[in-house]
Amino acid sequence: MNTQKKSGFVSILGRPNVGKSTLLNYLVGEKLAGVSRKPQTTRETIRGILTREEGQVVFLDTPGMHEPRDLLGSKMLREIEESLDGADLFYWMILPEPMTREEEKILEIVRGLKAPIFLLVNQVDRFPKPHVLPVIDAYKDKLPFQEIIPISAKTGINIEILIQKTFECLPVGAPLFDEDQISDQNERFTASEIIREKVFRMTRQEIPYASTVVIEDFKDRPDKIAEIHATIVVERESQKGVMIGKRGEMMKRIGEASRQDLERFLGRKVFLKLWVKTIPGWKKDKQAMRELGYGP
Ligand SMILES: Nc1nc2c(ncn2[C@@H]2O[C@H](COP(=O)(O)OP(=O)(O)OP(=O)(O)O)[C@@H](O)[C@H]2O)c(=O)[nH]1
Ligand SMILES: [Mg+2]
Repeated sequence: MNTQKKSGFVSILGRPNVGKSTLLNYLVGEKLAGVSRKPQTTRETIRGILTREEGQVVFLDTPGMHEPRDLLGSKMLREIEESLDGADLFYWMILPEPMTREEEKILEIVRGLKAPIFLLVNQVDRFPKPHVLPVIDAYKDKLPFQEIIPISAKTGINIEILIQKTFECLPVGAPLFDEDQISDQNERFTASEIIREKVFRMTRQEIPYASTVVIEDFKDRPDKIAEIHATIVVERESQKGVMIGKRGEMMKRIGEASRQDLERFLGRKVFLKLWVKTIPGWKKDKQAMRELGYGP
C-alpha cells in the first residue's frame, strides 16, 4: 500500500562554507549546486529531489548565513528566510569546531524554528573522533535537537543513516514530483550555476564575488549538440581584464572546465560560447540585479 509513503521539505541551513551544497549534491547524486572552497558560493536556494521506496524528500540548499553588505547579500538573506517557511525538517550544518559568534547568531535563528532540527556535524572525514565528541557535547544542550549526526558530505559517512532518520521524521504524504526528477530547476539555471562555480574556483580575491553568469541562449542544434551562449558579468573594467586573462587564458580554462561539467550534466555534447561584460556596480543596483536574475 502506498498510504504510508512520506513526503516533505528539508531545508539545509548553516554558515558559509560548511558543506551544504556538497551535501545536496551527494543526496541527489548529481551536481546541482556549485561547490567551492570560498564562502558564499551559493546565492539562491537550490532544490534537489530524492525519491526512495519510503517516499520523497525535497532538499533546499540555502546560501550561507552571514551579515549582508550589499543588495546581493540582502537577496541571499531573503532566500534563506523563504526556505524557512514550509520546511518539515531542518538540517543545521556545523563543523566539528568550538562554537563561534557566527554560530551563536545562527543558534538564535534556529531556536525560533517550528519544525524539528537535525544537527549535522560535517567534514568528520578530516577531523579525528576525539575532536568531534566535545563539539557534540557543547551543542547538545543548546537546543532539543531531534538528532545529532556526524557526517561527511564528501565521502558519504552516515548519509544513509541521515536519509533513514529523515524519512522517519517526515509526514505521510504523496510525492510532489515525478519519481525520476532530481530537481525542479531548469537546465538553463543549472548551466549558469555550473559556469559560476568555475568562476568561483578559478578566480581570486574579489573577482568571484563581483561576478555572475547569464545564459543568453540555450538551444539544441539539429546535430544534437547543445549550444549555450553565456556572459560572465563583472563589476569593473579591471576585473574584466583579469577574467579574460593573458591571451584569453582564464576564459579558456573556465570554458573548458564548464563544458566538461555541462556535458556530464546534460548527457550530450555541448558547444559553449562565453563572453565577459562589465555592468558597473551591479550588486548595488536594483534594476541591474533584476535584469541579472536576482529579482525580489
Ligand atoms: N573534507 C571534506 N570537505 C568537505 C565536506 N563537505 C564540504 N567540503 C568542502 O568544503 C568546501 C565548501 O563546501 P560547499 O558545499 O560549497 O559549502 P556551502 O556550505 O554550500 O557554502 P556556501 O554556499 O558558501 O554557503 C568545499 O571545498 C567542499 O569540497 C566534507 O564532508 N569533507
Ligand atoms: Mg553552497
